[in-house]
Amino acid sequence: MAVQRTFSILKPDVTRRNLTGAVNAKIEAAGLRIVAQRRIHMTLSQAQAFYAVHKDRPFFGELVEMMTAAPVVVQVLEGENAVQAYRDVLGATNPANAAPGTIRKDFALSMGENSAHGSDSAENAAVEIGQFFAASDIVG
Ligand code: FUP
Repeated sequence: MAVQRTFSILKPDVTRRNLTGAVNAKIEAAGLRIVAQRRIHMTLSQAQAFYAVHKDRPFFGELVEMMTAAPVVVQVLEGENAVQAYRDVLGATNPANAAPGTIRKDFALSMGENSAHGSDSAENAAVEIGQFFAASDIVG
């Protein structure tokens, strides 16, 4: 598998509890390199656009509200098979089902406040990276 990039968001439950470094340590221990990173307060329109695929789901309003309630850290991660490697260290969407040692098992509070996002495909990673970073922001 070639070197690949994926997109990550450390969610408000992480920044609020001052866990950015703790989550980043797990990312780096999984062999992923943080090649771009910025702390932002996501706007309503950024959050709505980012989660547009979920716009008709019952949890959409709550999801957008949660993502805009406090700062997040947007990141580009690089490594071998990065999309799947990051999904593996993230763990299941619902932390109750996440494997031991994963980010969500160790840090997530609930299905909604589940600490981090990772792209689910290389195609979506490219789209999501483009929503938050210019090519010149990414230094591999
Ligand atoms: P994931 O790919 O693991 O981030 O999960 P999804 O894309 O399925 O969901 C995106 C976010 O919506 C999750 F991180 C949390 C939230 N969500 C809920 O709050 N309730 C649900 O039933 C499903 C997802």
